[in-house]
Amino acid sequence: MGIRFVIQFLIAALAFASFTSAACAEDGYDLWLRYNPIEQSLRAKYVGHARGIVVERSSPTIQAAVNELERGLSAMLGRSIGRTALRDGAVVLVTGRQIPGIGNEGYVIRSARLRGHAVTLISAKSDVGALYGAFAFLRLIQTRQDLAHLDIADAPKLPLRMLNHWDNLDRTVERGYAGPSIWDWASLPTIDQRYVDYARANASIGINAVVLNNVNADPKILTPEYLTKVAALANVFRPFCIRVYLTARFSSPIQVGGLATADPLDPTVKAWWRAKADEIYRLIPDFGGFLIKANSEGQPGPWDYKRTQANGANVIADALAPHGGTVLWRAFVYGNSKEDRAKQAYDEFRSLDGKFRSNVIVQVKNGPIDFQPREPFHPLFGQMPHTRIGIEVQLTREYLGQTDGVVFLAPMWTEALDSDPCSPRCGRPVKATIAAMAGVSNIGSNRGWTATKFDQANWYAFGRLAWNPSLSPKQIAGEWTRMTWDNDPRAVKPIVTTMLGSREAVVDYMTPLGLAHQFQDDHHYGPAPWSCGAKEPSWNPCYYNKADAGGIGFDRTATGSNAAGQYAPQVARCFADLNCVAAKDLLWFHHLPWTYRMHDGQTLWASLIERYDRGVAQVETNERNWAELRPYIDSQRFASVSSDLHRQVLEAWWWRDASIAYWQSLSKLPLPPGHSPPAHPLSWYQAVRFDRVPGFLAPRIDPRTLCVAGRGGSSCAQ
Ligand code: GCV
Repeated sequence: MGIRFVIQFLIAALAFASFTSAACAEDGYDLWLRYNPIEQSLRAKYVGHARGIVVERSSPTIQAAVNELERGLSAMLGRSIGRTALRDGAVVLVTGRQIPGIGNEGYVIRSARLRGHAVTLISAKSDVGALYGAFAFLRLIQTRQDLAHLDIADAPKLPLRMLNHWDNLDRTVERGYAGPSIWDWASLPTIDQRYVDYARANASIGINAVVLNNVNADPKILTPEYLTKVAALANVFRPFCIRVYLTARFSSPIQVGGLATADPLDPTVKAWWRAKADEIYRLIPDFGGFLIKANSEGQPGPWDYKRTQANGANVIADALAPHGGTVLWRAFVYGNSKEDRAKQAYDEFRSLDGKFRSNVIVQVKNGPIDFQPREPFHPLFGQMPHTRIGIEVQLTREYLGQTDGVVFLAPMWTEALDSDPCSPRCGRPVKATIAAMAGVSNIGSNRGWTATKFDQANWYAFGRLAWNPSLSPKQIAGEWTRMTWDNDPRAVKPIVTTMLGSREAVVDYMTPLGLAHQFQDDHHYGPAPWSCGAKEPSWNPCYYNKADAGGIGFDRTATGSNAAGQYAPQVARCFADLNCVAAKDLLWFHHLPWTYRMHDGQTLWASLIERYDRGVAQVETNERNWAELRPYIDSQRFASVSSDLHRQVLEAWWWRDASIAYWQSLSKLPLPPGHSPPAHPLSWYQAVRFDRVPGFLAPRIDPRTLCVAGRGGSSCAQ
């Protein structure tokens, strides 16, 4: 028995062992890379196209591709698949090929004949192209595609596809709901297998950059002690062609460097950033660069020295330029003027178009406020033609229920990517104007990585959309479902249907018709449309709803803040015109009487109530549909999703009832027939408080508050 045979036997045994343990108890750790065994009836068909792996040459990245093919094919085919000499049915990886149309990172997968053998050829220009091709080939099998006549060419549409972790050095995660940070700074530079699996998962969907730490940055990250730890992570990610980026606090020259100033035009500050960049590149030769939040929510920035945002970005960009590094400079600034918050980023950045260095990307959130369940697209898109722009979306569900139920975010991101800013002309959607897509990570050290099992889908969808922003949410949901749950159409169809309707359901039961930011306190969990006490006006729900006895909504037309006027004329005209603006954006742009007649003849009041109830009904349907899926899902994950969905139903009722109770206290209108009154009086919802969030199951309610036993499931004060 040769050593090769023994190794192959061990791989097969390991694959089998991981399958059997997964079948008993799946905890979600394997994500969409489960590689569960193919049904016996189909197996022979696939084995014929995966008899072994042939590579021309090796490198750490090619080795990562081979490892993944061995792991995935062996597990799915139930036999050991390893390297082989050229033969029929081989999977052949070739690199260094000049293939038109696929750039540096793309690949081609073709059924071909090679020296007389029928093989599947995965060819690419670069090693990373071959790695992406290997994952794509595995995905074909995972989703049960026919491998007989393959002719696929694919390449990323955006060069920079990056996760942004909001992870602090003490392992807390800002807006993180998936346990402590996965970066264990205390034990680094010791490497945990989890870091490798994280890199595999990212590479499998084309993510090629990660920012390790929070945009509210701790300057310590730039000290030698931490940089050594960062370098250890970079070493793990390098074979997967994932570049490490860091956030840097703008005042680091003072806090880390001991300088008296962080003024970006000061020569000592320039020299400090240059020296710091040189130091980092000595440790991490492929370091990606810095992501910076400046002059926002208390962070220091160039305005502290009366310099522009461009001055601030450029001093750091100049330090990185000799090494090929990039600055991601966030456009998320507000609170420095009394203007409508939705206008402030545009007001600050638009006039700086063309003033940023070529290695700066201005990172713009998908909407003008802050990752609300629905916002119109950000007015900066398309309007800074001489600046590289990146879009930032949020995977972690800060404003969308945090840890409850199912909320698939691809439809929300696609809405922004497909929007047409009509600047400089119509017909060029946001996705055609951007150089990067960044996603605020939802990953933590939970065994299943994310807060809920379905939040894994948002990680997956983010990578797939950053690779190709034209992919449809339906295709992405279908792929993910087949890889993560089951290929049986009786499971795939209802799961995909649930996913595709899930974001709209949240919009309906939280903030329908263009409402936004109706959340409790700073934790952004639960409804508080009445709330008006925060010191920063734009942290208050009342700032956004402007509701009173006369009506509801924010007038952003020329009679109000004129935020609509920041968009290109065709877009602005439509947003400002009640005959053109879509119902979904109505109250974002208009303040209207409760009795306003919608296009369908209903009053605004009736339309609002109908949407709240539609959202609740949708999540109730989702819960029922999931219950039918028991035969297709392992018990552990089935139970976990059941409980998440149940909590979402309770939360949807809470949102619906609290919101309606408040609006009704202002409008004084009766509920339209067929819609039930809130379970509790308004005072009950106003008395709900939390010591910890998310914490629906343990709200604190003032015992003196009136209580009516409720259908929403929440009990009164204990
Ligand atoms: C990292 C919102 C969040 C903050 C976050 C900020 C940002 O305001 O609530 O937690 O800070 O966005 O994007 O910088």
